[in-house]
Amino acid sequence: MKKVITYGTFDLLHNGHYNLLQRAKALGDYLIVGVTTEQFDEYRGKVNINDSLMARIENIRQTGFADEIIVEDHMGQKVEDVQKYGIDIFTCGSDWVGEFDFLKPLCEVIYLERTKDVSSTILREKNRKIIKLGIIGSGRIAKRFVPESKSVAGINIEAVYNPNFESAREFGERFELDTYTDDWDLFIKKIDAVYIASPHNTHYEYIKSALNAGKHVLCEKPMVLKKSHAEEVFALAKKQRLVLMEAIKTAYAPGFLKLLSIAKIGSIGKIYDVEACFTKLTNSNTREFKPEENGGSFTELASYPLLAIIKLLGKDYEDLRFDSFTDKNGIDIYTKAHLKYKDSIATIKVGLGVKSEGQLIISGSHGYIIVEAPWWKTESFETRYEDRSKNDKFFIKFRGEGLQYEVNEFVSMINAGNEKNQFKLTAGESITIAGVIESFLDNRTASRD
Ligand code: C2G
Repeated sequence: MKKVITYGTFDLLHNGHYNLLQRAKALGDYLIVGVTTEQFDEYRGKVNINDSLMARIENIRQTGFADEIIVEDHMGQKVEDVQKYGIDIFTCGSDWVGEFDFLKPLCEVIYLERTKDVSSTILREKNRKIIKLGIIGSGRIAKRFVPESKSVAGINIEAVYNPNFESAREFGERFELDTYTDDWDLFIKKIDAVYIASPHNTHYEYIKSALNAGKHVLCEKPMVLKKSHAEEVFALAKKQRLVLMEAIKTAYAPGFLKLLSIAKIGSIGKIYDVEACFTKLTNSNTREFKPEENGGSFTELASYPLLAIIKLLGKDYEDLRFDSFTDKNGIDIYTKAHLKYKDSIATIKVGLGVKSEGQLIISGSHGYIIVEAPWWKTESFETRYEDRSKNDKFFIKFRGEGLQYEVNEFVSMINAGNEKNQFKLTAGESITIAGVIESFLDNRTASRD
């Protein structure tokens, strides 16, 4: 019996897939089809898959060509499968010519001509209109955002707004945007959604203006500096039936999501303590050191540690305390914050003028999890125990600057209408973060007086 194997995502199963499976089956007597998991596709840089794994498997089954369907979930699996199943022929479309020649010592490799003018990407684009995005602000983070957002399908940056025209022009020309302007009305008319990357103080007004104009909003952290402002803007987004998301990139990254799952299944027992540190030595003539712009370590960096703490211990802390070192203008160059919960505690260390190890440690009754620096770009972590033989290591790729994860989530939230549950960073969690930042600023003002 001649055994053939082929692999693919098979999203929105179409003629190209059907033709390929038909010819693959005709190459032998028994056809095995490997269908990729979402995680494996994400790992190999394929995002925005429409159909679930189960739906894709069912579609393959219904073609009647597959004698066996397996799941492909890791690199190197093809070599394992060819040996395990005693495969005679490996086949796939001609878009992969040469890529799988490494299988030649194990079996025959045949690249079948790809069917022209049909692909899952074309179908996905047809089903969905491209979201036109405008950027508010043209500083450092906005410059990193543009190249990253290009790897996400379904969104295109059309315009940049800055009240300082020269700054908008320089940014617009550099990134070849159709519109760069200091005219708000012109800007807002051109787009469906905004990414707010302006100084902290300006976020609140921009969010309200954009939502009132019917635009979805992705806003840099800290989204707002007051709990009541956060409550107000989320209520407005709900009323307008628009997406409002805080751009804390870690919240949407696969490594961090995996870390949360591992912590929450009780792998280290009951969680008693979370310690998260983020320091970034920064030149003192930047915005971060300006009191009038609410600069300082806490407003600048604490969103990340707060995300980890609130995700792991919840929103209902009972007590909050801050210790800071400030510069001559009253800007905190280092802050240590303590959050006390009913039966757990947490510490935040943030610094713009003090350097420390950027790690996250979650301590539990059975063991602890250590996420190595920079933990906010979560890529690897370990669960450690008294009995070292039980220790385990996890590795999940973190792509680029990680901004593509938040853009991807933003796009899929918009496309889902109101049907998708935003669990990665909820409105309530963003409101809690704003509340902690507000307490910090109140505290700082009081200690200055
Ligand atoms: N295909 C085709 N004609 C098309 C579109 C796709 O012949 N118009 C083929 C592809 O070449 C591939 C199969 O259909 O062999 C599945 O395509 P995708 O779903 O796009 O999956 P792909 O990313 O190519 O999976 O392990 C995964 C595989 O290595 C590749």
